[in-house]
Amino acid sequence: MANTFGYGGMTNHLGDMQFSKFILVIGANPAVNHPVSMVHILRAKESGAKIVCVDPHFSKTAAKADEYVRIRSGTDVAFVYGMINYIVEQKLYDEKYLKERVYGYEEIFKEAKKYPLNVTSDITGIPAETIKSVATQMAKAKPASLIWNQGLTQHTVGTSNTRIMPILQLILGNIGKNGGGVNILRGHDNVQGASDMGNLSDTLPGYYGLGEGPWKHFCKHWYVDYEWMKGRFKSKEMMEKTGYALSTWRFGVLDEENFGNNANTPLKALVVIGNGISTTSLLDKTKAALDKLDLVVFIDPYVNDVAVITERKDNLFLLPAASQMETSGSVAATNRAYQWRYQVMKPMFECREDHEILFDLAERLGFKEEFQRSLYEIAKKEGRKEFIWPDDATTEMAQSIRSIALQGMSAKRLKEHCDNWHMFDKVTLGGYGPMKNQYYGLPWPCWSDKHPGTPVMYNDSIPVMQGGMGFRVNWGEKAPDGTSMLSSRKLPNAKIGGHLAITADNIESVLGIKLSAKEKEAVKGTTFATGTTNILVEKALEAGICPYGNGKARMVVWNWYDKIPLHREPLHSIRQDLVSKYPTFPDKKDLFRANVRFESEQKKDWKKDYPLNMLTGRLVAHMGTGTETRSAKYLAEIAHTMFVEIHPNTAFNLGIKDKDDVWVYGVGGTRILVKAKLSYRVDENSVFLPQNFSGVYSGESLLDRYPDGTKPYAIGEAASLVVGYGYDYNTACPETKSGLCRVEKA
Ligand SMILES: Nc1nc2c(c(=O)[nH]1)N[C@H]1C(S)=C(S)[C@@H](COP(=O)(O)OP(=O)(O)OC[C@H]3O[C@@H](n4cnc5c(=O)[nH]c(N)nc54)[C@H](O)[C@@H]3O)O[C@H]1N2
Ligand SMILES: Nc1nc2c(c(=O)[nH]1)N[C@H]1C(S)=C(S)[C@@H](COP(=O)(O)OP(=O)(O)OC[C@H]3O[C@@H](n4cnc5c(=O)[nH]c(N)nc54)[C@H](O)[C@@H]3O)O[C@H]1N2
Ligand SMILES: [Mo]
Repeated sequence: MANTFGYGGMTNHLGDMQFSKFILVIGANPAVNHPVSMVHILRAKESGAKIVCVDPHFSKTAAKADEYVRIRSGTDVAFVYGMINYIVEQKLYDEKYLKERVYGYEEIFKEAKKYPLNVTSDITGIPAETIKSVATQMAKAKPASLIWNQGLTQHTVGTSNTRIMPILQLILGNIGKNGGGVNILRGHDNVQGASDMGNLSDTLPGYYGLGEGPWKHFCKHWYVDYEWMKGRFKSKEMMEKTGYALSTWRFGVLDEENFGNNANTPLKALVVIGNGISTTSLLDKTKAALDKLDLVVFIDPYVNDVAVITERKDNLFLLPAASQMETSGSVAATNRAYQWRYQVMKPMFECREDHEILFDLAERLGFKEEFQRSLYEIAKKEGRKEFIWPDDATTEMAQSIRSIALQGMSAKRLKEHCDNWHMFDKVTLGGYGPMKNQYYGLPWPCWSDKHPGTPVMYNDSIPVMQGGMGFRVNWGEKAPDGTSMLSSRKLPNAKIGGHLAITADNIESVLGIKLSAKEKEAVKGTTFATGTTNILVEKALEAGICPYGNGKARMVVWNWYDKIPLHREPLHSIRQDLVSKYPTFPDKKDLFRANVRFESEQKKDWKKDYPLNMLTGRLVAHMGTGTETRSAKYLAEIAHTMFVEIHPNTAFNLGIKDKDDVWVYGVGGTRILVKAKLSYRVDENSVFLPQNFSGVYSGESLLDRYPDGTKPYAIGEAASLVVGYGYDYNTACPETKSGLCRVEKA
């Protein structure tokens, strides 16, 4: 997902947090969800770093932090503006850094004025003194790191949250520094790789977008004709149009008003590969959509949990996929580093690796030859008749994805890193001996086969060949108000200071060099990110500059609805009294092909019937839907029962005792039957549901529906059945972290 910095992922890395003097964990629970990162956080703590955890739920991370700050969910933007306002008043910001490297901070300072301590405190529920002390400590600690994850993204204001956090770090001059940065701990194994590979409906691989230019770029690398590719789509418009999202596809099956966003056709078939989908909010809509489709296919090592939720009896297929133990290839870690994964064992029984299944699917659909062509071309170049999987696929990926610079990677280089794992420093990622001058996993951007990779992004005080860079120039040379978007700083050894991204057209004037006629021909019409040669990039590196330019980070996104992040109340807010002052967005048409309600949903007085704020999150013993972990005997023994955490005072008022069966009602009228767990981890206005269960649907066990031999050891109601309507305004990520519900004794 595009953020202030252009692309998602950690700016720094896990070990680097050991250099921090202060770590703000906001909207993440690494003690449960990222235990390896927690080791580094605790090491930082041992060396004197202060750890502050801001969370509506007293998490296991909160328990290990120096200070726990309880926040009302969905109010992080207001909290950070409150901090910024105080930081500005006290002149604790890094003025030099802002002047040299940042655009638009004046706008942010202006907005922050609306958030004096008392106002911020009222919105967030955090005492004024605490806001002051967190702001002061963080501003004075040099460097300070900031960590977030889904506690910030799963909101209607998710993208605003993911913008305001880097903004805070820029104001403090903490981006591009060891021990600083914004460190987004990612979700699944290889989820960073999945987004790098463009497994999203709004972009091709490498975040190139869906325009004609990107399509042509990839057609060239895939050795297929652009016109042929276009012919696979109904029209050029549909080829370049954002597709459905995991959250919106159901509306494309169920609601006629949305068919217009999809070339006037309802969705007819669904193939689910490596996704739980029972964890997506509005599970009742997922069920209805699955029941209605013509064809549903699951490609999964397990029986996908929604396969037992649907009532359909026909045209429902489970294709057994191999597990990751049975496959090999490159995977990306949360810090943009790639690793080689060797196969541990051959696929067992009738299961097959995902790519084999997809090759077969392409054959049945009639384009296997085109699908595999680039692999054969890569083999041919090396004098082979057959391609080698997955090595040649890694070559294709590295050669085509130049936007974030994967071209310095290769299967050979990644295997060397894996084989020499012991030759890298765990804290700095730097290599020793044969691995000298390389960083473990070649975190992108890795500009060439001589480049070491980039452990800390946007560090402009080291040379480009050591991983140095300014901010990406992605928004043109000038802002609409005429301000230059180029940095006024220069990388060490660089020929020039702030500059545009390198293209065939500007390279001679920007670098003051001459290309030979042959070079000119080879790079014609391309940029550092397109084309098939690395000539433009190599020339830039020779001049000591970063090929993507050296610009300013922008805090104002002039082409977005919210040009700067604004506090907006959740769709179903526990503070109805604040909705008119901080209303949500207007309704939005065609957001990932669905017409999505914002304002019109928020209008109702929801709190009357649904008086409790509903939080959701994870358990340490289970992963995702729990499909895999609830089928593991010992994990199922540790966490076997779905529950709702409720404050003892609230429970008392509702006549509920610990371990009572209770119904939790969602705003959509759905309900789930779970055990009450009395707990001070939530405040009196909130309840917490774990997201890791499935196999029970609104009080009914589905255990008999699993094929013999596949029944999980533990089942439970899915929180997603009661998580309400609501989506991020830009990404359509469901609002699972703030919502309303009602709890009744069963
Ligand atoms: N054991 C285990 N590990 C996992 C997973 C798993 O299922 N089980 N899942 C993996 C995946 S896919 C992901 S994406 C990551 C997720 O990792 P995390 O984001 O750490 O996971 P969550 O527990 O969903 O949420 C984190 C915290 O955000 C808090 N929170 C909720 N709302 C707000 C809010 O408005 N503001 C703030 N500041 N905090 C809020 C929650 O109370 C919770 O403590 O974990 C990964 N690791
Ligand atoms: N209420 C609430 N809802 C949430 C969240 C929340 O915090 N609160 N978090 C959201 C987030 S961040 C996420 S990521 C989702 C959870 O994400 P899901 O994708 O729903 O969860 P998983 O259980 O990890 O599902 C992965 C599926 O892939 C299968 N699988 C595993 N390995 C392979 C493989 O190699 N090949 C194939 N083909 N399949 C494989 C597994 O068996 C499983 O069925 O939940 C989301 N929903
Ligand atoms: Mo996730």
